[in-house]
Amino acid sequence: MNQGPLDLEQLAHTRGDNLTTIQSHILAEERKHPGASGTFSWILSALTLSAKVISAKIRRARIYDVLGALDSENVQGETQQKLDVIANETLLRCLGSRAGVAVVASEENEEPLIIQRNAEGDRPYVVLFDPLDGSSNLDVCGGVGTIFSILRHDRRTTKAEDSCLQPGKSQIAAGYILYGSSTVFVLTTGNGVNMFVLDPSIGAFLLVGENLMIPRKGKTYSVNEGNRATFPDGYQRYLDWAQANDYSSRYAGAMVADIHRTLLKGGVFFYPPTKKAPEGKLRLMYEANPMALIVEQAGGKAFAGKDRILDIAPKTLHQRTSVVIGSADEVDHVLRHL
Ligand code: AHM
Ligand code: MG
Repeated sequence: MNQGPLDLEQLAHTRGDNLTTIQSHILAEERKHPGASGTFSWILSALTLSAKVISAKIRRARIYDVLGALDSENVQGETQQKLDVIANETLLRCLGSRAGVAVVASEENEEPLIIQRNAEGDRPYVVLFDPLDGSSNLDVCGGVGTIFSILRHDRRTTKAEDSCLQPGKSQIAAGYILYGSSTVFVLTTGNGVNMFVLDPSIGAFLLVGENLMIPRKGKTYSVNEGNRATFPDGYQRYLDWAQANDYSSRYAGAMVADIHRTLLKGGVFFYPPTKKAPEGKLRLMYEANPMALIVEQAGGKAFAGKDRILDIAPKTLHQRTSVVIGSADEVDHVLRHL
């Protein structure tokens, strides 16, 4: 049906606002804090720039042959994908040039990198990230993502790692970018969760969802059931219960894609301890913590066994944890079986 030309004024009126980019959203947020120096906005703009660069490279990867594995391994002993390296370098280069960044730490680097040793005044932040989560999905055009966590830099520490080792509840912002059928940026600064989608034709992330709330229930579980035989008994009991109660299963194999679906549709994502990964597979500092903050800010829950993820006192930068993250009622169903 031809609806005739779009009346933008009318559209703005019905929406009750104008188009909002992530940049204007962040500036508006910052204006609410009169003392803010603007450095935080610069960091977020480095992250949005990285997201656009990584998104563009992923979309062209097949054509320019950057898919597939390199010969090198990362600190976890896993083979790096070419795009893992590219994404890591993109983030390091974008963040490294911004005032406000004292320390950066990446899944791909054993040690945190000090951007400015005597971080004073306008350089007070630590940024941790997983540059390309779920990268084994790349060869098959599956969803992959970037996850980040922002902490305040502790100027009293002499070792960069010590400044990173803060519990998740100290995060001042966290987010992820999902490179899926569109590129989606989900962000929390500790005051609700907002969602932006990249319009590649204008190169801007536009606000498409404000104050997202995860559904309280959702009969979907998301777990690698291939590992079921080596899960602790409680998780196996939960799966028996869920299957007896008509639950569906969805598993993308990339945490960002699985959490994004869980956030929007409800359900529970979990990665329990397994024989291969007795502490769990996912990393506390740059996977579990940021996802836990986002999901809690959206009204959900995030646990590692019986402990709230955001309360865990970290011991090492790359430490692993089990996770149970999602709709409040669904997380409770898992926990009561443990
Ligand atoms: P990665 O950071 O090396 O990509 O690993 C993390 C990924 C998560 O995205 C995903 O949830 C999980 O590993 C999948 O693991 P598995 O293949 O064991 O199910
Ligand atoms: Mg990862």
